[in-house]
Amino acid sequence: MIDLRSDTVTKPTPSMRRAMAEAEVGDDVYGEDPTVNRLQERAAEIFEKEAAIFVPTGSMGNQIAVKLHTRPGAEVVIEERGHIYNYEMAAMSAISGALARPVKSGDGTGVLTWAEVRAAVHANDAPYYVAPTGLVCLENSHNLAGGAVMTRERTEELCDGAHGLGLPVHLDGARIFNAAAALGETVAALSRPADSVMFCLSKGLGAPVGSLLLGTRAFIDDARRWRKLLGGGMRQAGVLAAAGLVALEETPPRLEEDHANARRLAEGVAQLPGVAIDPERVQTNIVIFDVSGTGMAADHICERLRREHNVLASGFGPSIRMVTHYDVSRDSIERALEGMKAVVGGQ
Ligand code: TLP
Repeated sequence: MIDLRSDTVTKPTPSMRRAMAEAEVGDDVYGEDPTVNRLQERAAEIFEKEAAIFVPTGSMGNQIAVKLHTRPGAEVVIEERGHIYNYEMAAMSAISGALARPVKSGDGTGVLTWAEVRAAVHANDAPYYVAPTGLVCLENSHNLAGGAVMTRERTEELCDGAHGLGLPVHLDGARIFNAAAALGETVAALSRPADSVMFCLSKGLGAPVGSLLLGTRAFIDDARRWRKLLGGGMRQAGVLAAAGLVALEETPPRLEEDHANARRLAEGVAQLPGVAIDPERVQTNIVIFDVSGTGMAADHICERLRREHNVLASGFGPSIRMVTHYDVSRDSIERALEGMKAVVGGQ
């Protein structure tokens, strides 16, 4: 099977498995797992933030951040396709009592401008019956916007604007290493102006489990209490952190390969009748294309790809998403393209 459903499907590499087998461990609820501590310190160092906390999932990291930055009844301004709003089980309302204020990106890229965010913020002089804005959430790279990247300059503009109005900013950087590779920036530069950032070890970086939430030391101390409350206090989690440490060092230098494969995939599907995608806009490892013009439902195409061509992809409404990662080679990409050609009837 060529599994393009997500970059979450990667299996740990031999060096990750070795590190997991040999990991020194302790009880992390007591703060005594040396490997978890090392991972947190290393992440804080790479991101140039005061502190970091290891959490089981990206969703938990994001939702702890929303909880800590807001009060019940607050609004959270977020791009309308943002993961925190669309794919985290309405957790911001369930856990934080917060309401999303989704904003459409005018140019369709998924990357908001400060003017667009500003127009959605309820400032202090709004009538008393309007909910106050409590937080701005950003996402880099932007998953449902086809892995679109937000430049350092745009991140600074958005954060400066928000801070000017007294609003904190949380950055969902599940795939920030992909964004950094595409932009030729460091992850530290892309997250510096944000008050908190979450990144995943289990997406493009290829570790089996885990994410980190970063911010000031006081913020991370509070995050530790919320992680426990949400059931995320793990014990000998060093076996997982060990794979994360390997992923942090080994994977970033090879992400460009995934991006080149994604671009090749996009160029290939763009040739097919009824498929709509601008390959120029594929900047990282996510390829999303609209298949309405084929007269076939996206789910139907995915089902045929699976049954007839051993290719796994995800249907999202009228679109199909394919994600490249280290377990798919250039040859697999060519074979996936052959499958797509056969199913949608191209040459
Ligand atoms: N994304 C998953 C699915 O939930 C869609 C995927 O396959 O891409 N932020 C972003 C930007 C994400 O893409 C994801 C996962 C998360 C947060 C949540 O991470 P997990 O799955 O670890 O909770």
